[in-house]
Amino acid sequence: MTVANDGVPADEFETDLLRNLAHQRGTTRQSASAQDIYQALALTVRDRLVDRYVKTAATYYETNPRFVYYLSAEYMLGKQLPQNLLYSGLQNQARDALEKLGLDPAELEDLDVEPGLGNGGLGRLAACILDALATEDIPAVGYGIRYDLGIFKQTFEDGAQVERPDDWTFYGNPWEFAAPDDQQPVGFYGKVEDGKWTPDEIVLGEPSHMLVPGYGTQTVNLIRLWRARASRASFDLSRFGEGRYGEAVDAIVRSENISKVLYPDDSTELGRELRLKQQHFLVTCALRDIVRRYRLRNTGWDTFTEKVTVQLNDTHPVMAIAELMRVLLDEEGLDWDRAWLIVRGTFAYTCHTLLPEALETWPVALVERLLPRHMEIIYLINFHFLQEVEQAYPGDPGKLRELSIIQEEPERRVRMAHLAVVGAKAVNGVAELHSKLLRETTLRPFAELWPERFHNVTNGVSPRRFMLIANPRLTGLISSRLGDHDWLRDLDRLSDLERAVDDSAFRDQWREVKRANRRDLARYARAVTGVALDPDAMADVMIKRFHEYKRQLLRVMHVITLIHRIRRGETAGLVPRSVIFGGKAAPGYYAAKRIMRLANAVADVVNGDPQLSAYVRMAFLPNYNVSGAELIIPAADLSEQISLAGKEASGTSNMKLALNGALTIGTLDGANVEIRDRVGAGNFFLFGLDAGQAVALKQAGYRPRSWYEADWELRETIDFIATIDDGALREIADDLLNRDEYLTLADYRAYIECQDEVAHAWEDRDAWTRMSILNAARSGFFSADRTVRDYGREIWHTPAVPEV
Ligand code: Z57
Repeated sequence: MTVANDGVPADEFETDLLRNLAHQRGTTRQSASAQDIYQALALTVRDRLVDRYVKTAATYYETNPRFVYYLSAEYMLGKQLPQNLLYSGLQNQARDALEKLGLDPAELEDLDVEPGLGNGGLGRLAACILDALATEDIPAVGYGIRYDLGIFKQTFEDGAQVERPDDWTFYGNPWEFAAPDDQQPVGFYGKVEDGKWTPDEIVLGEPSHMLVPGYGTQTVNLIRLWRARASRASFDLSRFGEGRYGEAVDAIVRSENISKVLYPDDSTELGRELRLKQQHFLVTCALRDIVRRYRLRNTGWDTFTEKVTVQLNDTHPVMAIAELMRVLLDEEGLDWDRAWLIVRGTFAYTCHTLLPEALETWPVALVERLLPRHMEIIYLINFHFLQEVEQAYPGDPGKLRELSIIQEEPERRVRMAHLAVVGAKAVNGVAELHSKLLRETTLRPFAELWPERFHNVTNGVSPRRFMLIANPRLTGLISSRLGDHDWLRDLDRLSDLERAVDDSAFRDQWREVKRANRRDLARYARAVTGVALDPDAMADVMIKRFHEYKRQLLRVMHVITLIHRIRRGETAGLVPRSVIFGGKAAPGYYAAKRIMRLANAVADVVNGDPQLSAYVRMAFLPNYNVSGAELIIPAADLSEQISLAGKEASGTSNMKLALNGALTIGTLDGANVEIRDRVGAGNFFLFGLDAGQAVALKQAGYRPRSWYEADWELRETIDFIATIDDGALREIADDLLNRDEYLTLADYRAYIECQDEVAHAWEDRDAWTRMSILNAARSGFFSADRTVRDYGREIWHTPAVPEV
């Protein structure tokens, strides 16, 4: 099979494009702006996908299959134009048509805006999973929030992160279909009498949908995003009449604020009322829609759990458990036991963290005020649950306290992860190690009570997004070797590349692809940062959210160590490197922003000194997002995955980079463990404490200062940080010496030695290329297609429904 081709002749595409330009944009070829052309092009592609969607919907209607509903507060979809062109098989026709009209496809792609409706790994994983669901012909709908403002745009001023709003729909979004006639009411506040809730405030949820095509299949699924609208009655006419125009719209603004902005925090919890409102808003709208869809082909509640399975992406949508109970009890009149059986058969929960600060809890007082009936229901769920605990562990108040959905001290709070585990049929972690640590630590008492409820489903990434779209050169080379494009749907076939490792011509081509990709990256880096990277230097990349546990600081400390070595003339064994950073920090995360400033300051030092930049140049590429990933990953030679072991749930850039032939330097953390198992220990640079050793070191009373005292090169490195400016950066050094929460000093020496090995390995470029090819050849497991097949087999029990 080759890339699907709808067989549309170019002139037909051209006709459709011009027709959309006239009928949808109301303009002519002569007076059309670039934006007009872009929108008409997007609509022309979209029209073809709609035709497929209509057929998929008919098939689903016909067969009335079981659906997966994926609930997530975040989606990082990436640009839609290149993806939809490729998936619809229209890219050649589009290119020809544009050429005839004298238009540049690259310029039009620049106008396509990526919807940044997520923060980092969790949001991008949601997008990869939707892509894989459609590709695997699994009936599915993704539900999310249509934030007016996505993840902020990042720039640097004097080395410090500056955030600007991401008004991603400023010129309109050609990919979405609004459905303002399908609004759902969502209640807030108010009171409960005799188990009936009368909300004080009603906000309307207005859906719009985008198409989610599968690759190499006719299936097109949907993602449905909700925005908040004020009801028509919200405008205060009397205030308006009094000339108080601002106050007249207060209620409208308050309601519509719910979907105004994405919370820019990743893996940290910030318990704000508006955030809880967003969560309740999403789950209420999604459940109403799910029930409506169920009723298209089914009646009653007996078959609900046969037809519906709901995957909760972290705890953000976990209020759905209480909301479905409320619907079943209060609106549908079911009794408790029957309602609970349905709820327990509907939901499955994915946990994405081990960090205590990422485990959501909400003050009981807040939930009581905002969602009084839900709070009652949560109490009832907890009451029944604790009876079960009492039976399992008679007379053990410690167990009750440990397992309870309500935390008592220091203030009463609802533990959303506990509610999730109690209300779900299945719970999964996102990598082998993560799932094991969840069972042994974070969720241990639950795993002891219900071992069969716990699963592992290792994350995966979309081979289409991160190979076909991001790396056309490598995709072309692999396809020419494997004979076709099928491997993009069946990534295990990459193992056939193992044989190519011994083919020196193939190795040369592989190296050439990397070099060409590095050249593209260098051009971009130069344009946005002014830094001139050498396309022959090793591209050494660390791309991920800035977080202390990920240890970007350790990466910078290696660069500082190199600075000192070069200045001392110890250049034997050094190889030229381009140290590339990308990533955003939560705007209020001071410690992470401090590390960014350090990285930028160190970059200025190395880039500004020719003696240093002969060996190290450093580019911190601003505003890292999906498009940035598509540019950086194909160029990468070295993938930095250096979190403190036991902290990173999985990681997914690690998978994308290995798939694109980068070698990993990493700890035994998250999915690094599985990557190393698969690519082979000899093709992976391992260093550092493992999770058990890290815990033991802390328990033994970790004293970072003694590591500082014992290693002169470490001392020199930290002293450099302390003197690089006369203020904030010295705090980094102080914090390292006095606290060093993430054991940076303990792993420093091992990391430096491992980086020396990396440099040594790079010197034998041909051996490196073999390792690079083997990394790609053995990364088939990390396809999100495999991930959804695992979910399908272990948790959803969904059959594929290819179009008939
Ligand atoms: C987020 O991006 C992740 C976990 C969270 O708890 C939140 Br909140 C946001 C990330 C993990 O940190 C990664 O290790 C993981 O690969 C990713 O989720 C997808 O599972």
